Amino acid sequence: MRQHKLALCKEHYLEWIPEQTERFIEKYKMFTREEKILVAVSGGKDSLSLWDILIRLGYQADGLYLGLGIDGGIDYSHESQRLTEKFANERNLKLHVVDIEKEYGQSIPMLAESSHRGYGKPCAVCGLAKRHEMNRIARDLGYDVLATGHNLDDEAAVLFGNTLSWASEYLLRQGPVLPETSGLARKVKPLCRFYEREMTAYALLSGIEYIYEECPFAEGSQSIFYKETLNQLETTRPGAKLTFYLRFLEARKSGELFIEKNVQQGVLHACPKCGQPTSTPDFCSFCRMIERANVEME
Ligand code: Q46
Ligand code: ZN
Repeated sequence: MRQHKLALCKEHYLEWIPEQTERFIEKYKMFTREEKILVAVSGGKDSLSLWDILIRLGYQADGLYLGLGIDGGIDYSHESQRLTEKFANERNLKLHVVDIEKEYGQSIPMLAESSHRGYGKPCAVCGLAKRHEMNRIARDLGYDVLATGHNLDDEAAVLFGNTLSWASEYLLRQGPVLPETSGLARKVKPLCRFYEREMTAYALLSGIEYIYEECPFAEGSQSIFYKETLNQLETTRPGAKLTFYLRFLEARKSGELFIEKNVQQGVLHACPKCGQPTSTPDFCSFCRMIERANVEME
């Protein structure tokens, strides 16, 4: 690991990753051992590794798998669900499975198709649905915190995109912890300081069976382009990604960034249908999307 000037054998690497994770959990005050954690698992290396690490560290962590109904010629959703269930069964862990199509009558690709005016790409629909459902389930089932497997490459790419357009309201919300607010569960990202390749190494060395394929809709996305750009930078300047992200967190914490001073949070109210907070005048974006899709189906 050139960025840390560190080389470890398998045995020590498998100790180092959980130790570091524990350090980040404490540093950013993510959660305690008394709290109930819901880990959003997709069947990929990051989320399954996160679940594995939290259990090894003795946290109370259950899993949530969201069935998106994505096929893409590789049976993506079925395969990722199969691997997630296998992971949970082998370790005797509690996994909640929620299928979007069973819940709302339409899968993500169907929703994307029928709501082409407002939400052209499947990823916009998918992101909206995932955020809504993860929050709903965490709160309905009484979890204290929702944990996702975002790694440093994910976070640096989001930061890069938001910085390019100086999207201050998004920059203000980016960080390892998003505190609980009325109607929204606390969200944490315990892996946000690990490089993607560090998580791949962890998953492989721990023998975690995960889905190698990316979601078929990820191809050609802006976030992949940003990741590749940052990887080029990292090749010539090891540690660049980590510095970019950590310096941002420091600057934000110190209150020196303009975003802290000028951005005001919009006024939120509860969606009359689902009760989740929204800034839109009537129903929240998720409920409007479902309603519109159902009308088009009739
Ligand atoms: S799952 Fe959903 Fe991602 Fe697939 S459709 Fe796009 S957002 S790429 S993380
Ligand atoms: Zn709603």
